[in-house]
Amino acid sequence: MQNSLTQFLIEQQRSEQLIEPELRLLVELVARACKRIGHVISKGALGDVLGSLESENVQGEVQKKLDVIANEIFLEANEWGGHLAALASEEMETIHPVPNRYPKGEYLILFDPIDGSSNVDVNLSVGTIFSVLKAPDDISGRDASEADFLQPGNRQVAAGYAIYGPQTQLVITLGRGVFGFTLDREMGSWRLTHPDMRVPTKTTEYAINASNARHWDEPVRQYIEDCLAGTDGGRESDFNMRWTASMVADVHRILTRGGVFLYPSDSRPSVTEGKLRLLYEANPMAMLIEQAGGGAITGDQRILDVQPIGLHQRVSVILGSADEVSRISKLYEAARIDL
Ligand code: P6P
Repeated sequence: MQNSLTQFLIEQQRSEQLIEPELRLLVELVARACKRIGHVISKGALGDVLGSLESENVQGEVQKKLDVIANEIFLEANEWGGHLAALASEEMETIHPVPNRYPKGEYLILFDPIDGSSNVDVNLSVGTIFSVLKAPDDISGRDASEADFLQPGNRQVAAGYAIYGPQTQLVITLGRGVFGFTLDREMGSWRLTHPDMRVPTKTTEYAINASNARHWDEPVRQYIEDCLAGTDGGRESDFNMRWTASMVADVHRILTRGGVFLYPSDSRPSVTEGKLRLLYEANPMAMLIEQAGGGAITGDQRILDVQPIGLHQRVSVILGSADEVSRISKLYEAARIDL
């Protein structure tokens, strides 16, 4: 039988000295929260968890019932452990310091409780994304602040997602490779089913919302035009397209069989910086993709090198198979030279 998540983490702690006991606890509690979130999602209309609320989140997006439910589950499952100083979420405007009734620790966690939540109402895959940072050394003597979270993605100590699809899977990195676990619903345990996930360097599959084509910058327009032309143009093969409107599902497909995902900034006023959020969507996914041998850029730079200036800032995202990300990077470079 495949190793359990607990066995995997203990081995990582013992053999690799890779993770502190507190980080092992953190991942275990995140995994437990994701199991609970997946269970609530699976009830659908039977559990009165579908549909929207009257409220909007800090992004100005209508909140789904599940966004709020999953956010509460994640907070409750993680805040008591004594390993965290504070949490931050797509669904909360400001950071959530660990309540004084609990001990505080040296880690910070950022999360998107339900990524792609509009898919839940139509029974398509969604996920939970998380990113883990170390708090500054002086955190024990003070309350955490938003500034403590504004660290570039290259400072993440762990990242991952749960995907709630035909299977419920948990994909994590602790800084040395990417590992996928499948939830054994009968035993209630996560089993290591995808050790050492790698993104194939080459691909013939791209993921982009093509309805935005008229807004794209020239490098993206050129890249997609070449993919559409396939062997009738300069490409060595024809391409296929996928778009699931759930970043977790698209990234999981890319981690499993390769591909390139693009949600670039474009000329729409609301997307000039990009649509996806840097700290709890782009950074964790970029860490996973790079750890699996792929590339992750904004167009102008490596996503993990972006210095954050705000908790909910957005960023342009292009990630996946290294050869395609490199090709797109060169198109952006050529556009800069032509400026
Ligand atoms: P669009 C979901 O709302 C999300 O944040 C990502 O999961 C997904 O990749 C993207 O937005 C979909 O955006 O504009 O195609 O609906």
